[in-house]
Amino acid sequence: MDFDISGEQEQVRNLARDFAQREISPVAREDDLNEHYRPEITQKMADLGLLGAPLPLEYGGAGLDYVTYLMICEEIAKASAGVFTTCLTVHTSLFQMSILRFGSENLKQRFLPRATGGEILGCFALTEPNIGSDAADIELSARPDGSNWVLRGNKMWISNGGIADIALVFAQTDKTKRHRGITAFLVERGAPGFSSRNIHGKLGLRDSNTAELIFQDCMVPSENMLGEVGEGFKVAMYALDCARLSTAAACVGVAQASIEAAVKYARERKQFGRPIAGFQLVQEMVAETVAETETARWFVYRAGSMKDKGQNFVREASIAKYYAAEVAVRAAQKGIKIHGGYGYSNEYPAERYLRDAIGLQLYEGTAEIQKLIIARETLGVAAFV
Ligand code: COS
Repeated sequence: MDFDISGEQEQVRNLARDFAQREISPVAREDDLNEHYRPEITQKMADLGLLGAPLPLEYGGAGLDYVTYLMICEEIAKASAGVFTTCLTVHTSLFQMSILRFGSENLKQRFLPRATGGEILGCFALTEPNIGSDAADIELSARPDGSNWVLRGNKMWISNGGIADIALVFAQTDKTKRHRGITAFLVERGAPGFSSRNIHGKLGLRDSNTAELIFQDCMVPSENMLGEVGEGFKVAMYALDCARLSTAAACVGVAQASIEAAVKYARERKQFGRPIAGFQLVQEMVAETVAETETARWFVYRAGSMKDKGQNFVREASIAKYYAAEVAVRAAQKGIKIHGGYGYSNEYPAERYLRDAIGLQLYEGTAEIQKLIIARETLGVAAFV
């Protein structure tokens, strides 16, 4: 058991931290207010090697282990959970990791170097207007037509959906087989019959794009199938496992941001003739949040190191996502309490951390789904009955 962070990990973490503080933090409030996505931040991250960190060098990645990638996730999310969502959990964990694991050499060559280089952005289209947690029950259909497949149906709440160049789309190719009848396709923007509609008014993660995707008899060439016919559910589950780890790391980042903002405020704010940092009830809130955040951080690293060693990390990914998201929400709530009335206004970032943490808690499987997975893995039962 080795709890030491290597010199390279420290270097990469500092690089991500410096970048986030220099390029993301100064615009995070403004972009949250205006629901604004900045493509230039994505491109700068690509230039620094932060867009394909866990991808091999041969596909333009940085060839880093997953734990180091999780450190990057934490630092970027600390500045903006929306930028993290766009560039890391969606584009890297869900989109690129799926292609790396299930793509033919042709698909990897076609898409990965452009994705790691920031030339194209990906999205992951699983959720539908009627289907969220029960991912095996999706309705969007794909039927073969010569050397193409024809997709019909809609996807909902798709992060990056309105700005992505390529969508990883999950479709039913045989409804009678439930999860074994799902197939994954890479659909390029501009494919006939493919359009998107941006969704506005989200509570948090407002500097990230979210859209509905519409497929009206959209033709997709067979070579754009990711994996085999009927293998789509496996692709989705693998991608979600990878992304639950990165989102858990992001939750640690948001919790850390809440702590730092609260500590700064508590040292400056005076009541009853002294800084509120001197009051034990404030100290209690800080201490609880620090203890929980440190615990979450080290569990996230442990889960990541299991992935790096090629071990099964399904249970650990769900524990990490569930626990770290709860910690982020609690940390943000306490951060607001410490700020008092100022924490309730967007003059300070405390309220943004809470709105963002609630978003992180919902996507890639709600807290309830993570608990069901942990229970199933522990009890050894297959079905949720
Ligand atoms: N990793 C790899 N394989 C997995 C897996 C995982 N995490 N979870 C399930 N599988 C496999 C099972 O082993 C099973 O394989 P076989 O076909 O070989 O038997 C198959 O997938 C079906 O599993 P299961 O019967 O357990 O599927 P269920 O439909 O009961 O439920 C859950 C699976 C609930 C875990 C899945 O639907 C899920 O994760 N839902 C949440 C979806 C989500 O996160 N949505 C967020 C939006 S996307 S950002």
